[in-house]
Amino acid sequence: MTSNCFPEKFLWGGATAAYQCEGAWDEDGKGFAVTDLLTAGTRRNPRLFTPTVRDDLYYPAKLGIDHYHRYKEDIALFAEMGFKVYRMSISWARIFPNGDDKEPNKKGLDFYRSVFEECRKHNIEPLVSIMHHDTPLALALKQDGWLSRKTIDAYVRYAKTLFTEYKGLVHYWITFNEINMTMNYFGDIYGAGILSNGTTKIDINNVSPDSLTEEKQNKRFKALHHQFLASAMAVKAGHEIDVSNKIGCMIASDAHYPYSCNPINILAAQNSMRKLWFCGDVQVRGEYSYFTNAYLKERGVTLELEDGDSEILKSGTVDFYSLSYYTSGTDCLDQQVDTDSGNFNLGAANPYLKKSEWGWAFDPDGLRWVLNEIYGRYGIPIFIAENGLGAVDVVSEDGTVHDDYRIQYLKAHAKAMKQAIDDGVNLFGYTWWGPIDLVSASTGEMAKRYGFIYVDLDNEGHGSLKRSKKDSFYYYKKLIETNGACLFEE
Ligand code: BGP
Repeated sequence: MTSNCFPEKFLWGGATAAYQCEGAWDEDGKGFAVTDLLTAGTRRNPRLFTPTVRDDLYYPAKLGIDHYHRYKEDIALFAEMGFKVYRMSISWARIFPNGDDKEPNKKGLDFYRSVFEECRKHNIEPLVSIMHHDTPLALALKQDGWLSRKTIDAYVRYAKTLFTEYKGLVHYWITFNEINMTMNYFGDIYGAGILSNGTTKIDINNVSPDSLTEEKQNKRFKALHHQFLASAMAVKAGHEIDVSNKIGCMIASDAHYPYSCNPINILAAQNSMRKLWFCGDVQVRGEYSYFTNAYLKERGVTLELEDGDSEILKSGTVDFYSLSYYTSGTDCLDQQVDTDSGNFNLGAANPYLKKSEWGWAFDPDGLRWVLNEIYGRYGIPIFIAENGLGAVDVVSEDGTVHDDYRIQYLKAHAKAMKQAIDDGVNLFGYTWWGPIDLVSASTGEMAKRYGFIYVDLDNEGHGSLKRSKKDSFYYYKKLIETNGACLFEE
């Protein structure tokens, strides 16, 4: 008989990223990241990237949710929910302000040491993303970010510094957040720091043909190749520095279905899924997939491997596969239908699914499906590094947020995870995206809230920053306390 509980040591927790929550963007010696210079936007009003700070614009990374100064309070709240793991990222430019400085910034190293010690005090395991969207601006300005092989060296030195400095304090690492983001046009800013592509507007719902020229696509795939090399070298170094390190990839893994059983839609959906497999195959298997040439040819891309690259990729395959999952998309080539939304999905709208206020489809079954697909392909342990619901929250007269919609989202996805585990998938942890409200990556607003903890802050940076517990806070606490069993109580 299968039990209602999750596996005994299942890692429940939450995930954040430095530039979306820390603030203190130029404090204690920190340099700028490319993503620091993204302005606030909304769903309809895209964020802008400016290579220098403009006084007439608001940059949410400047303040974040002030986690830099309030991390103790925030971690105590995570501990109250019973977190076993806290996934967070280190800001590269806090450690090496220019990305490749001779010496690391001591104050940056000390800050993260204190964060990890705080986690340990509460028996929370830190899981660290070495890079989450934030290529140092100096490297972007100097060498077009990841287009240059010099950025590989800088990253590997940065990663080795972290492995050495935090040996014994951190055991779980992710080399790059959503590495497949680099394939997209907004990956110029979030993924690779390729300024020469001229991307200055993040309009995730309207991809202009001008952003998809062969020249630009070639640069993205070259940068992605460099990130694969950097990831493999970091994995190898991480294992050498501490054999007990567990190092994973992280791939945006939203499900993709054919809109109908018309074979052309089936082939289109298969092709969409290759956005995952393209990266997973390199990072898990250590080599490019059999479909690489055809896939790249469609985009007018030629991949140039240098001598020794293939060996490097083979020498640093990951220990686990981590993913973000928010929604699903469908592919439809045989008729005109509405399009869908989501940071990675621009497919046809699925008529069977409800959508969030930001147009992201609600599809827990897609999570079960994609977990099975991934596990079937790779057979290595899986970790859900991000999943969550961005919604507008209203503070009621009683001063709290009654976010039943978030609880329903959580329940449905947790049930899907349990079904996948019962299917036989080796899933060892789950971190809800944004356990505390933070700045949205795609739109740069606070109004799109994910948290179980409410932060009093608006889109323009006004508010007391006070933290308070939403109804979902208590539900997640119960879910963790019962190790999932409460899902089946009603
Ligand atoms: C992922 C990113 C996160 C996070 C999340 C939610 O793609 O890794 O950084 O922000 O999406 O997206 P958004 O903030 O745009 O709602």
